[in-house]
Amino acid sequence: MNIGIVCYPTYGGSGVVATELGAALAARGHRVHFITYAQPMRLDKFQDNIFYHEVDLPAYPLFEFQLYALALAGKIFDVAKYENLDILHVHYAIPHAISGYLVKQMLNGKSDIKLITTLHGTDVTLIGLEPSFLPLVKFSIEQSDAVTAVSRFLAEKTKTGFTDKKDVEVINNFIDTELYKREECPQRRKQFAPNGEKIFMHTSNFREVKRIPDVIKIFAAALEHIPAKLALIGDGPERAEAERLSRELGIAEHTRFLGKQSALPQILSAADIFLLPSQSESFGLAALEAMSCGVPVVATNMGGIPEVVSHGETGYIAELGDIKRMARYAVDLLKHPRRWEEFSQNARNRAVQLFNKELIVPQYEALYRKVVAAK
Ligand code: GMT
Repeated sequence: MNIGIVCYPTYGGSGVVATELGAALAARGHRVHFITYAQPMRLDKFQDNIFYHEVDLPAYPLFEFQLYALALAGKIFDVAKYENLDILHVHYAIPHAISGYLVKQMLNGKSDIKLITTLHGTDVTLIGLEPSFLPLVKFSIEQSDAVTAVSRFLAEKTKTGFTDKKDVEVINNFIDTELYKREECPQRRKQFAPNGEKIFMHTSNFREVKRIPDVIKIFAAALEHIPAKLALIGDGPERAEAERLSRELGIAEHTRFLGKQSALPQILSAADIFLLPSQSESFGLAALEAMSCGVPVVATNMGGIPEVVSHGETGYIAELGDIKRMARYAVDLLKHPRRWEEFSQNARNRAVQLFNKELIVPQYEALYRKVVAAK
């Protein structure tokens, strides 16, 4: 099939999932066209069957704000027409699903392109609820040929918050468990923890919903009971404040901000505990990446996290903001090496058995076939 994929190419879970999906589809023989405003972060190697079309954003004095949704539609229109797209798969509803709808209208009669919208998170739980966006998101969901959500939680939220007129199929996020697997490297561990301390990690785009101050506070509380180091990977608006907080709490020498990194499997392989105390998380791809590397996760019970992290098996989940409990869970696990081993193995098994790329990508292919076959 000829498949167009639209996503945010920046540091974020929806772009990662979309890019990995495109690469996996290309490896299975489909022609995949990425249509994005910058090169998707994970699209960093040559691969046959993959094409990249950059959206031009013309500047003009009259346009105080860039017309991304329209520029995107223009580019999709071109690609759809000349590359004969069978499927346009947009990731994140705003504004991608609207741009996709517009193109379908423009192509009316000239192409039978099918629009698939994958909802990822805040397009449904936060920004999509803004009064100016809600009717547009509802409309674009109803007008899509198929809609998927990355967790049962998100599918439910879509039905209650937007529309129950449309089937929302749950297709979970996935991971390449062959790439994301633990490879012990004593040298790397030593770089993070020179005296054999335990290693806590967190990766995210450092937005408010990630509760970065809670990451720091949980670590500070754990540090009172166990020698440890914290590595934070990623960047975003909350980073400076988190750095300040770690200095204020007197733990800066135990805390390392690594910024954006692409060698995640290697870095995560050095971790003993992964912290994800988010306030909102439709799925928690970062937790899955850690689990696939055998890292038990301590997280909040928000959104789709409990569908990924199994409490008392692959990690622990607690109420939002319950810093003491999350610190206690982490310390307890780290002080019981046999239990830690068991959780680490369980985490890896859960990633392989439920969220493996080989299992999930065929679900998207089956959906594509179904919508293409439908009149
Ligand atoms: O919805 C967002 O805030 C953006 C999106 C992203 O691009 O990072 O994150 C969401 O999608 C990820 C991939 O499906 C999920 O793993 C994240 O849980 C989800 N973030 C939120 O729901 C806050």
